[in-house]
Amino acid sequence: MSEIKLPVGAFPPDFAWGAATAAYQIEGGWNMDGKGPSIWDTFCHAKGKVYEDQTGDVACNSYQLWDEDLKCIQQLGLTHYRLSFSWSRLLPDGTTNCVNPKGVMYYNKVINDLIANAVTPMVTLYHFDLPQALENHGGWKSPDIADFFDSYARFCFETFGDRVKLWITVNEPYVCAKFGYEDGIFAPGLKEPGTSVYLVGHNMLRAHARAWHSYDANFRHLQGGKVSIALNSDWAVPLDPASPKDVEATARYMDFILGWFACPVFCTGDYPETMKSRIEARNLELGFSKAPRLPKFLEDEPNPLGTADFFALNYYTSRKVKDTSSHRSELSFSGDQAAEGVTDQSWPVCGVSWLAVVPEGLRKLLKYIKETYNNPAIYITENGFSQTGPVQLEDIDRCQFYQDTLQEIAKALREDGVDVRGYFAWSLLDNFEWTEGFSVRFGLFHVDCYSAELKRSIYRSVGAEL
Ligand code: PNW
Repeated sequence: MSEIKLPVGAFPPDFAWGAATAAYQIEGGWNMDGKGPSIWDTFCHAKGKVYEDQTGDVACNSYQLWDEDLKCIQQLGLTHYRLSFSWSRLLPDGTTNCVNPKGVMYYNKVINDLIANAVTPMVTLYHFDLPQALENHGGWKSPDIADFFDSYARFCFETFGDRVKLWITVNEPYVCAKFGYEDGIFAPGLKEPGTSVYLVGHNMLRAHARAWHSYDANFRHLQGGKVSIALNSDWAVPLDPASPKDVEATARYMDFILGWFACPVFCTGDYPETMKSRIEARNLELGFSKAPRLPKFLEDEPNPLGTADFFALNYYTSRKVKDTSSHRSELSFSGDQAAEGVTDQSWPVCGVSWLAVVPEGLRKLLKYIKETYNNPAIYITENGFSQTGPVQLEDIDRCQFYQDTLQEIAKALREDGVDVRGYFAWSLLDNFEWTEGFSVRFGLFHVDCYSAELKRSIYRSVGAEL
């Protein structure tokens, strides 16, 4: 097998075929041309946080090698490309008091080149890299962040919105909040179990809602674009389908990952009942009586309900879920969730241990979203397959993965009637995979991040003649 074959006729002619990247993972140029530092610069420079103390200081050097990335995009014949803006490249201290013209020039060139090549850009405003200056002000834990984010978003809509029509405000609030503030494995590296995670998630929803409303009121009638928030979710099934406790735990598992953000935005304007009742019950159980852990949405600011023009889904893997409500545990997110996800022995694992390969889980998740969240138009904004160990350009197993995944999406479209509008492979390039550094490779193109040239080489799964 040499390359992915699309199921013929299965996809509508205007289906979006894209690949995705994120600024910190590919750009490098961490302090070039006036860019301010972000929390990921600080986190990686601190040592002991990332595989072999690697950093995104240079990464794929897309800041200087954008022309090479463009060639990759052209070679694949993509119709769409999803990138993220580095907030502190545009606004070095995070505020609109000071704009970095070189940053604006860089993204203008990227956007203009894409459009000149008939590639539609989708831009993420925030993909994990908060300006350090705003972190020093309290970061995502400070209520002020919604104001800062809204100003940044308006600046971007004003500056680039004549050409960018697809916007993502925040990428994966779950991952940002859980890994950054509960587990401490992502920047800013805080371990404050059971508390900050909900505050940060809440402020991300507030920030998102403000930005969507700004777009809706001031830009939509002029620019005609769409704005959403990218939510990651596993697909979950009960470990023992005959156990009512596991069945209940599975619903809870989904609510604590996806419902946490999707329910406020697509369903009720508030958190899922499962989350509210579990957290309340745990407060009583543990005698926790300080400020409410799960904040409330206030009447005097925009509510998140209805603040997404499409559903942006990042899907990687599936889990079998068992109930853990009888386990004793300290105050923590997982104690609240009381559901543990395990992988099935029969699922192959690709590269990283968390990534069990379950393409059929995507079809089921798409159907679940259709049924739970009001049949939204869905873009799959990330999905991919990683490789570890020796570089294999002949990536037969990744090819099979994409083949199987596209079959499942085709079935979701045709048999389940899910309104899927597009698919973005994670990622265009092998890149800086956060705490795993360059040891985990998700690219459609290989980039040797240890060499000075940083040459891009196509993997076989996407059509290389080796
Ligand atoms: C996503 N997990 O993050 C991100 O949006 C990308 O930046 C990242 O490179 C990609 O997935 C691959 O990891 C995730 O451990 C990181 O469950 C980790 C997890 C999920 C998503």
